[in-house]
Amino acid sequence: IGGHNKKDMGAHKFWATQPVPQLGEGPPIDDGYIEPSKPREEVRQEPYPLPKDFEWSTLDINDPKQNKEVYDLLSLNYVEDDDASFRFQYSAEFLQWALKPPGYFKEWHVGVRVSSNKKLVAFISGVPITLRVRGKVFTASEINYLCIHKKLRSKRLAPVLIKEVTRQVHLQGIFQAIYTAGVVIPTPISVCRYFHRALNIPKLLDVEFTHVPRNMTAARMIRVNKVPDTPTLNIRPMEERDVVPVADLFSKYMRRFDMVPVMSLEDVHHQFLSGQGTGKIGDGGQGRRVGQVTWTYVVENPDTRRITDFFSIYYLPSTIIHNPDHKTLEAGYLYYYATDVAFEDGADDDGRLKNRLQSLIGDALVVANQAKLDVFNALTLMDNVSILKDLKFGPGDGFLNFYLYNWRTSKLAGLEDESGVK
Ligand code: NHW
Repeated sequence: IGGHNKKDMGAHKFWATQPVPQLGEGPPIDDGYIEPSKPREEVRQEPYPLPKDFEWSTLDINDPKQNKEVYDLLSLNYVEDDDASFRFQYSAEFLQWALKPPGYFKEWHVGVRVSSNKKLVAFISGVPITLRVRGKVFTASEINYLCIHKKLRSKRLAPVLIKEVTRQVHLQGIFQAIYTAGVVIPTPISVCRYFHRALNIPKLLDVEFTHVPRNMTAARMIRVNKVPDTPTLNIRPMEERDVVPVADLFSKYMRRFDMVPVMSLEDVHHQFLSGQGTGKIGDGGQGRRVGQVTWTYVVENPDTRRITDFFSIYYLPSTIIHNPDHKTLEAGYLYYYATDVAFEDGADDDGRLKNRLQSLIGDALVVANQAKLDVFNALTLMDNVSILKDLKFGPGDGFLNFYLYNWRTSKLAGLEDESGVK
């Protein structure tokens, strides 16, 4: 999912004015900012002007009514795949979780309303994040959920939203940002491909998410993709007492990668533990609680009681745009994971790490399948490429480009070409 537009190398009237590396620029000599930070009093104090009939509105996500307004806007107008068959359907609970990490600023939840009737017609958000890019650690904002009502497209409203959220971020003394998009704009630092593991084959065929390949039958496809009933490792849901060991595993494992979030204990609690829903099992599927956004499992060594691994999944359904029988594609996404096998000498080279990850992510598939998800998705990042094929993920047609605002760094390891195979 996410439009892929790699030929779009034309003029970028807006992006040409922004502190981002321009397309075709050579690699930088040093990592660092493009434009220096400003003292608060030098930051523009007034909101940017909007076209007449529209007004700015800070969204209070704690207010269920405003939370629902953002949900409604996104569920009808947010990202679709290239064929306009599926559209992300972030739940209200997901938005609560994503928009309110520790230390969030409500001013970074920026909306645009029609002045006359107050209808919400556009949105952009930021949340604070600490990033490590190669050797440097800095505070940034993570920008997401940029959305303009379908009837207001191509009127150059997006640049106004981006400038206004930038101003709000600057007012908090933060001058860098990270964001991702399906589209190519100046200038990606990395690109990943979406891969999909089919779980509910009959439904995926019905809604044309996937097709029966030549020299296959639907029945054989179902057999080949059967997920084991029981996990291979000693997994159990993460609990409060696991926050410290999970934070420790996470930060050590992330040393393997060049661009990662740096998480405090509070961040780990929020990202991995706070999204588990109410405890009540919903009627949407036996394995899913009401309001559940994430699943995090840990592996506990039965002898030492140490936490040796964890994985987490987030739940992000998509609306099936035109299908008489099915309204929603139930999708889980592989989120962060770690294993202490990676810290053993030679494990990376002799296949021990790959084997362990195959068991660990294989168990994530068991959890996703028991939660009655239709498909399990992963990007070609972290160590995912090493296990995608063996776990029967197939390449999708969506790509995700990664961007930094006001930060120079050379291209990060990612796809060398777009086949998803390095
Ligand atoms: S990516 C998802 C974006 N949302 C969607 O795709 C939803 C469906 N589409 C829409 O709602 C995840 C509209 O098509 C949108 C564009 C709103 C996308 N990122 O108003 P105009 C994120 O949310 C540029 C950045 O006429 P429109 C990340 C485009 O290149 N720029 O277009 C968001 C052109 O500029 P150019 C994008 O179709 C990160 C200009 O907008 C973009 O009516 C934001 C055209 O504007 C995109 N996804 O509305 C940046 N899509 O220079 C954060 C289009 O090429 C930067 N454009 O002429 C950091 C800020 C914080 C800094 C803090 C220090």
